Amino acid sequence: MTTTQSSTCPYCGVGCGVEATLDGRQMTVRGDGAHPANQGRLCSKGTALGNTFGLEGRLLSPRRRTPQGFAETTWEAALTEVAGRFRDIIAEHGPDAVAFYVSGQLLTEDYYAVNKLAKGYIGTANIDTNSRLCMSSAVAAHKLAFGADLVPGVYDDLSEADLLVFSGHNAAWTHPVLYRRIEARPDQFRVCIDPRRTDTAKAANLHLMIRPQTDVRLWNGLCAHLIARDALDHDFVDQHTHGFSRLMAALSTDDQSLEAVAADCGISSVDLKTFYDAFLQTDKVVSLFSMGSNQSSQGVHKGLSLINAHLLSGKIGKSGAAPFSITGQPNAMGGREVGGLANMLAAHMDFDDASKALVQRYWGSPTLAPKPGLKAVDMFEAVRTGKIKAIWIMATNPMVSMPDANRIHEALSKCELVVVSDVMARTDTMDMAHIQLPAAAWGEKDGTVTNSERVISRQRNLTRLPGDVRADWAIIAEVARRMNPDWAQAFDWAGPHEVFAEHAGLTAFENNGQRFLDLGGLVGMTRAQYNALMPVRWPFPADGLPATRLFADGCFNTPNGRARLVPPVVRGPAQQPTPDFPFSFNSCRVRDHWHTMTRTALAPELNRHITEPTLDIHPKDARRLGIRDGRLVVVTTVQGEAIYKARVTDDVRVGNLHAPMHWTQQFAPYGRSNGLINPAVDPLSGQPEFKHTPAQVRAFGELWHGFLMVPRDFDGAPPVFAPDTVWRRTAYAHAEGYEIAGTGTPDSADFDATATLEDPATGIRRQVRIENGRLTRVLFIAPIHKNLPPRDWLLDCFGEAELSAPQRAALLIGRMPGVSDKGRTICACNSVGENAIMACIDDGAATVEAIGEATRAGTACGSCKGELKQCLLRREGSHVAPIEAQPIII
Ligand SMILES: Nc1nc2c(c(=O)[nH]1)N[C@H]1C(S)=C(S)[C@@H](COP(=O)(O)OP(=O)(O)OC[C@H]3O[C@@H](n4cnc5c(=O)[nH]c(N)nc54)[C@H](O)[C@@H]3O)O[C@H]1N2
Ligand SMILES: Nc1nc2c(c(=O)[nH]1)N[C@H]1C(S)=C(S)[C@@H](COP(=O)(O)OP(=O)(O)OC[C@H]3O[C@@H](n4cnc5c(=O)[nH]c(N)nc54)[C@H](O)[C@@H]3O)O[C@H]1N2
Ligand code: SF4
Ligand SMILES: [Mo]
Repeated sequence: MTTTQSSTCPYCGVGCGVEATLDGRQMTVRGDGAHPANQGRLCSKGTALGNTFGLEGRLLSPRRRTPQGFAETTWEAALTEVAGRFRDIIAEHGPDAVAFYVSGQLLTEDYYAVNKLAKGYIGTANIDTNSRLCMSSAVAAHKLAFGADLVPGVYDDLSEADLLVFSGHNAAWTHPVLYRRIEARPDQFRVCIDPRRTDTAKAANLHLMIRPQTDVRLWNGLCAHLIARDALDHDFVDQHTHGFSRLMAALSTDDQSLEAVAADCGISSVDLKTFYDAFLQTDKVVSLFSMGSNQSSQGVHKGLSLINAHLLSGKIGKSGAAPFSITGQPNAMGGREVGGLANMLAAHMDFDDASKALVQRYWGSPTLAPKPGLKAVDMFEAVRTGKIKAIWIMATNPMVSMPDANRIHEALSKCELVVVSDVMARTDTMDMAHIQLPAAAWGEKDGTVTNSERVISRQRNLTRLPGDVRADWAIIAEVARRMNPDWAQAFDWAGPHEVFAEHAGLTAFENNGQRFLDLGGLVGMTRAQYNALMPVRWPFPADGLPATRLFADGCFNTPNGRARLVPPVVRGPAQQPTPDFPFSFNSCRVRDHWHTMTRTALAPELNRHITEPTLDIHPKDARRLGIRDGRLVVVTTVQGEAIYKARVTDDVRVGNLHAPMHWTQQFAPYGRSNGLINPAVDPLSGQPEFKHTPAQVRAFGELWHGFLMVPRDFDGAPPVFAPDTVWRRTAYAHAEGYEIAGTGTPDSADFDATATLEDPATGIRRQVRIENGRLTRVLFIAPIHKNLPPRDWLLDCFGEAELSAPQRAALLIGRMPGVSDKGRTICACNSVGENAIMACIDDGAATVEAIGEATRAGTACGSCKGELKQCLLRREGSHVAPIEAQPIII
């Protein structure tokens, strides 16, 4: 039987609508042409959703830790144990001895349920979320400037704007479908502010490759220029803002000349002037800010400095003009609306007495958390020191994603009770649990999410829940009911529509226009209405229509209705580089992986774009340190150590290092970035400084390298390597590939070989095993100065039900004459490798379109078009602007 359902993509905060069709467990996904966020488009991750929907790796029943490993248990036993142990710990140590660490990947209904349980029933605000790592600086900046966490922009503004600024935002890779919108505007001027030359930077008209953490200086400089050159919107500043003279006084304490600002930011004053002039001369400006802005010990002030430029020039509340914080996760926004951050109470209300009384009245709850709770970094520190004795982690993988991740390991190792709800059986955090709860995954769960432009959309289920999995909100409700029978009624929802109705009701409760977050128009939906809900933007008051634009009337959510001009302070990063740790280590996202890879790593087409953790280092630094492209390097910080493959490139500045955040214990135990990252946070928001940690780097000095391949459907024990073997694992269509390297004796990765080719003199070893005509093992090892064969042909051999004689004969050579390697996958949707693209350029293709016609690359989601352009440039030999053209200041 096939089922088709419209739903919302579970990855990024663009919140694309999808049409998913399910036939058994086979899913196909296409973009929903009727959804306002994407109008039918999807990126590579959305397109691959069908391939991550299988049950591979899923947790399908509750399990508890035993001395022999994890053992299945019943829901009744698991829920009773969680409820009982939480209750006992609270009885003995008080409510603040327990904590919840949740996620912007929960649905609004899940989030509402857990927030209500913690703050209204247990009476602790120790509930924080991975949005702390993501959006909390923007939240704090919005609250300071606008009076509430309100995002002024909508997606249509992106194509309306004549100047688009990307501030610490690699939209081409992280919000690809939004990025596609601007293709319709080739005349638009685009500026990218990023210390890294990203795909977004390469496609921009102007790239300000700033020294890390100098954004406040840059935006403050712009504000000073707006004032000095009398480019203010005087009416707007007079009528709708507050604090102008204080801001002006604060700005005047720094030298705001172009030369001084440019020197501090490490860019040319000509480029800086180009940006300032463009901003001054253009009415329709949208400034997008994301993790390069938020993930900083001055993230709130970075946001404020950008917002100030828009307020001073009145570029806000109008079509094509907005400071626009883009959310990362599918429901980062919904979580903020519910109040899932430890320093917010609920529904955009804080911990003031009036709000507390209001919320308690609405919930009719026995108690209310009296004060804000611990923010993520402090929360895990309290777990480590034993103040918090039980933690329930839902839909997030803090063992990988928190800063100073080795401390998180220490914290969870010591904790009395670690409960983890996840969809996957093995994640680095799941491995630390005492109790594992199987949650319903995308396509199974049912509820709402809010995207970056405040549009609420439905995620709908297409199938019954597999195995014993349950929806997150339902698990929370079950535990609440068991913790105290008197709470049963408060958690007695018949379905997600009732949870949503209650949440919407709270936003409207005694609101009277005081809180812009008002979903009154959505209160009281029946199950059928909820099921049929079309995407809708808030505010949506009971007596009004859904919103189009915020602040169009110049009215903000502050007591006097004026926006606040808060003076941002220019500061350095929390930790300055030292002689021992002279580099600045930055960590970001790649195009085709989602965070800790629990789902995207299942899709072969997403694995082939960037297959392993790499470290970007500038050629000057590499030369000085004897680091060679493609070889392993060790990065060290005060916190820890990680090993990456070097990518020597002038896409980073001298003195800067960059690595992806994604790889985990499961996929590359040596290449985990977060063990390196310092836990310094922004003092206002508590958001960690993921983008800057002082670091040192050196060549690893591997003496041998190799690879091992096992079948993808292999169900025996995973290969075990010697402890000093550096390995990483990648899933391909038919095989799992392990790249290995080391400094000592080459790893034997023992198995019974069918054929072996060994040359002790050269150190080359090649082994294969064939069972019943099928290839079941391949191992190649060589000294580091000897090349290994390309992997594609061998990997494909695992898909052969019966190897042919020529294939068998070629196995130990590692390549088949006439079969060429695909190279890195550039186009994930149509599986087009780099080698085919370069060949077609050599055959005369001179444009992205021509490459598309010849190879189909770039013709589906379009996320790879930037890279296709770079392939063209590479062949022309006309590499983008040489880095020496920019003065480098470390
Ligand atoms: N493919 C993919 N897309 C995703 C995600 C994913 O995991 N994979 N995750 C989603 C989530 S949750 C989020 S939060 C978003 C994040 O989306 P982005 O914010 O675009 O993501 P990042 O790549 O982490 O960081 C953006 C840029 O900030 C730059 N940066 C570093 N330091 C500074 C600085 O001091 N100043 C400035 N101006 N820039 C700096 C980095 O070099 C980087 O290029 O992506 C979402 N989309
Ligand atoms: N170095 C570095 N670290 C970073 C960042 C960075 O830029 N650099 N960025 C930070 C940011 S912005 C973010 S948002 C975080 C993200 O970090 P995490 O939230 O830790 O990353 P995910 O891999 O998205 O984790 C989601 C988990 O939830 C599970 N899951 C998926 N769906 C469901 C569901 O419906 N229910 C339940 N219960 N579980 C589910 C997944 O299997 C996965 O284990 O990382 C942060 N860490
Ligand atoms: S841009 Fe891609 S990842 Fe983000 S919501 Fe759309 S399809 Fe999903
Ligand atoms: Mo995020």
